[in-house]
Amino acid sequence: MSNDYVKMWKDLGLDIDAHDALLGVLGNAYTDIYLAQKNRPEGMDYFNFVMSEVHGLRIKELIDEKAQGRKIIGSYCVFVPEEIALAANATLIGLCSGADFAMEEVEKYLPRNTCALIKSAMGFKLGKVCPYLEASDMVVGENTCDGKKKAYESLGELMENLYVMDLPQMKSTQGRALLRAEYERFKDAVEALTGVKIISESLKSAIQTVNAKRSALHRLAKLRKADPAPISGLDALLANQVSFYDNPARFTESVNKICDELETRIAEKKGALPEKTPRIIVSGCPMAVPNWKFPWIVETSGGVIVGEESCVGERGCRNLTDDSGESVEQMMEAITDRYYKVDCAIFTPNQDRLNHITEMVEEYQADGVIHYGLQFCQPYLMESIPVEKALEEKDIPTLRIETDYGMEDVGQLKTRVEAFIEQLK
Ligand code: BJ8
Repeated sequence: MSNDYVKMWKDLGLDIDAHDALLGVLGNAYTDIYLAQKNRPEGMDYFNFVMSEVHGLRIKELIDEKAQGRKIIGSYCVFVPEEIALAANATLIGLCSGADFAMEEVEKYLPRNTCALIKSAMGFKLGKVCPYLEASDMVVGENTCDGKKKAYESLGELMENLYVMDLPQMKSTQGRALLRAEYERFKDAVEALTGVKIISESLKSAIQTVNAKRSALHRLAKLRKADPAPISGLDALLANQVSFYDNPARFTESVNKICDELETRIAEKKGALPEKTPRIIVSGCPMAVPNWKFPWIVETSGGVIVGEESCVGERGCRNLTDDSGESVEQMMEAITDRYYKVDCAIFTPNQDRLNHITEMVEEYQADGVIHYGLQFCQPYLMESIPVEKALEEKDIPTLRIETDYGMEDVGQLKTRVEAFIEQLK
């Protein structure tokens, strides 16, 4: 580890010992889960490199950007439009929240029965271990589930730069109007932060950059329809996770390169896992870095994940933004239309999500669906029941699981997943 990095982390105010411990756990998990896989596409070397430098080179790039006057905006939700940040010459970074940290401290702020994702966000702040969070000039929280909404009140006490975005709960005329107004308010806040006025040229170019990134992810997703699947669910998840903090243009190029390789693999019938391996769609709560526990369980229990109905997956990236508008106003409308389609479980009713899951089963020729719910996540756990019913009506085998970031339940989960996969054969 270079001394320059240590200095950089110190300058950001990280707790170096705690941060070393986190990097140690992350490195071991990556070796045991990712590098242990067989038949990986060669293009995954790029992501191995990105992960080995996740708190190093990428942070240095952000610090260099800051030195040149660019602002960094951190976000916890896919409702925060990257297009607006880019158009104002800022960089948007997804804040991951995929590991338990400083739990004793966290429970001084949040009740024990809070979902792991929210506790993790709080733990990364309290434990001073996340360089992305500390490098952010603005952190955007959003009013989605009650847990996040209330947790941002506590998080706001720990940082001065928290910006809270309100979001609708219903897909109605009023709901869309709220989203549109909130995006306008966000645009004003970003312009005030950066001192850069968003103009039609910059907004169009930002939309095109983000569309290109999402199109590359669509291309990757489509290639997973093949049997044998040319890439594991773990590797595809990693690409989705990295999309939240990598440089968008470089990310797009790297994913497209992997896709070229996957096309050759498909032509040669070369798979990450053997042909006729039971194919699973995982649906539910987002999996942020380094939350790889569940896909690892599935893919070491005889299954292959061929799609994620998740914000770190298709729910988050499936729609593009219409870039044909000429004025800022027209493009802000297009951005609102695009994000308004995200079918997060915080919406009521949320029939679109049920439809999307069944469509994904057909599209990816999946044999079954596993609904992944984080313990204490009311929106997704509640919605897992109608999801199961909708799938049962179509005779699609479904398993509902509820877990957290701990490893205590791995044995029990593995037994259930193995039995489910056995039934799919
Ligand atoms: S658009 S899914 S990224 S809110 S797991 S914190 S819901 S209690 S993460 Fe999400 Fe935006 Fe929706 Fe997507 Fe609450 Fe559930 Fe925890 Fe969750």
